Amino acid sequence: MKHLLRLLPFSLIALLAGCGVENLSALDPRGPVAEMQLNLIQLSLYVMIFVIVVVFSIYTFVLIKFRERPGDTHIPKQVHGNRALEFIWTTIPILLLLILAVPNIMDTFTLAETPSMSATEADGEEGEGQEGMVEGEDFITVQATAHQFWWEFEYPNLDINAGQDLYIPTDRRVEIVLEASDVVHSFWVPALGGKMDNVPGITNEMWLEAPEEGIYFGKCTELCGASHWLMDFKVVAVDGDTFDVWAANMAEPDEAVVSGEAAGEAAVEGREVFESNCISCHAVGDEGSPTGPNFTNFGERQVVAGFLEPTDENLHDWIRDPQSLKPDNEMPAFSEDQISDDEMDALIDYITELKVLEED
Ligand code: HEC
Ligand SMILES: [Cu+2]
Repeated sequence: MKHLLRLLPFSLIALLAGCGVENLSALDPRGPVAEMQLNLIQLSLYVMIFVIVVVFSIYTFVLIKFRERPGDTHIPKQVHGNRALEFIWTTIPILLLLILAVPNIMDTFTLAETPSMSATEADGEEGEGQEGMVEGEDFITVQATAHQFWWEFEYPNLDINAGQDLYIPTDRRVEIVLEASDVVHSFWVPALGGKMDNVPGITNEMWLEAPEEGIYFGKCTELCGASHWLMDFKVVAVDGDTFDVWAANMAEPDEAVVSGEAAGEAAVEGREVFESNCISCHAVGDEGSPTGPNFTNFGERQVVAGFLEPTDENLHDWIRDPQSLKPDNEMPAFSEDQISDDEMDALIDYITELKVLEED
């Protein structure tokens, strides 16, 4: 008993670990997919609790009723086989498995049916009453490519490449095409649904919906290297109109913002530093390379590199020595010989002003 009591705080910690951080818990679903998945888990849990209660009740009853009493030496009646009992304990598990199987299979098919599949089916003759989904109107497609240790979100039909933050509209379904560039990763947004693996060479597909605006935490849930635990991302769900503005500006950002002119002299200088040091890996608009996260909306990042508050100080530390903050990541360090402290300030001025949404 003493040992059990000692375990109590630990189980409380485990229980409370899910609280506090909003929009991170699978136990607090914020969309239909997560809800469906939670319902299945709850159903399984109830069935299992029922089995445990019944088995342990019978077990305890038998243990007490048929225990050896002092002085009683007679050997009980020896039996083997009992048709009625065997029938009962075969039938009940079959029924319980059916109760689990039917909703599980139904939901598996519902979740496997991506919006673009519904769209093609409805086009064909055998629409089976499927509501035809129209790309752009009813759903959008995002290709989520996992890299060690960051996320690239491309919107193939909107001509957008975005890094780290996944912007989605609340009024449309989101089809997510999962790929990986190096090792196996896994895509999970606990409050919205998932998870599904990103496997190099294989394309997996899933869909999500976030009817409420908000920022949802995303995680890589497949051990993918030294900094796997820092491979977080954010899902930013905005209303449909805001999303359309975001998408248009991501595809064609304001020239004055890209050049730094909109933010002043320092930013223009910063743009030069960016062009000579960073553009070989980071793109702004259609200039630059997709080797690292896209920076078109860098100033609106929820977090930097998946886990750092986007403060000037953190950015400075990151650019000077990314390895000490996130071991084994693919970003090189920039010493004072390469970028002076003044140039660094200008550079940070520039990238933190890269925004595509109007400020409220
Ligand atoms: C050789 C390619 C390369 C170069 C050059 C490079 N980076 Fe990176 N950078 C990366 C990669 C890859 C990541 C993703 C690291 C991670 O999170 O695992 C990254 C991540 C970042 C991040 C965090 C990204 C985010 O979206 O949250 C910042 C900030 C950053 N780089 C700034 C810079 C700046 C400023 C320069 C130029 C001085 C630069 N990088 C040059 C490859 C590069
Ligand atoms: Cu990963």
